[in-house]
Amino acid sequence: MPAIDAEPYPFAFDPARAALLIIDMQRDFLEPGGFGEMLGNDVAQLRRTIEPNRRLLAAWRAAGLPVIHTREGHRPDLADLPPSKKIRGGGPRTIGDAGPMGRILVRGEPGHDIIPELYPQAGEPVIDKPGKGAFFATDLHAILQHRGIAQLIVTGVTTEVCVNTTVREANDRGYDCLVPADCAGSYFPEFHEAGLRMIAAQGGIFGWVGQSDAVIAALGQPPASLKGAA
Ligand code: C5J
Repeated sequence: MPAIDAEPYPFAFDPARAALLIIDMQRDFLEPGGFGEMLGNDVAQLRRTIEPNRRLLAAWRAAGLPVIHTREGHRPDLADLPPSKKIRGGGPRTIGDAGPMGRILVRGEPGHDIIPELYPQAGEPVIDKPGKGAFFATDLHAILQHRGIAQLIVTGVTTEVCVNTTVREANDRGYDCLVPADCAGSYFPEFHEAGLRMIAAQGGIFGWVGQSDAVIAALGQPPASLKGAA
């Protein structure tokens, strides 16, 4: 099995049981003029992750391994939006209201969709999630189980919110997660760093943290089962 250099120790990568899980790379979070920027955030902090994600996604697809995308958002009737989430932040415009790219975090609206650079291809499941974690109120666990997935390479935004919550949920369900640091981003660099440190702390209490180049390099290696085969 190829080992991927990572903290706190090398990740024993098993491509036959691994999926790439890309969290919430949505226009409203990443694009200038979207909801994230409307709230006063610097989207450049997230946009630096686009190119590393694009390269990793291309290599992953070329290797023929499964890709799953997520989007944070709600039903147009907002029936799945907790009142507590609706009013959180206290701003004049909140989830469900008209925003710069359609209704904010509502499924089907332009801002809710995934950025064109990382757009899902046919056959790649897109998980629409109402919460921060990708396992809460979704069929992600069932999809992974049906495909025999035990390892997740988790990328996306934001490091300390939806990426971290998803890694913790996955860890409790028995998945080994590796987060390539250059493929995850936060509006707040200090939260990005702390979010990654929390994952790998205490001997990898939630998982591993590495770099996308190391994952891409591991994809180029033959699976252990094929090594030495004539
Ligand atoms: C995500 C958020 N995707 N920060 N959402 O992290 O509200």
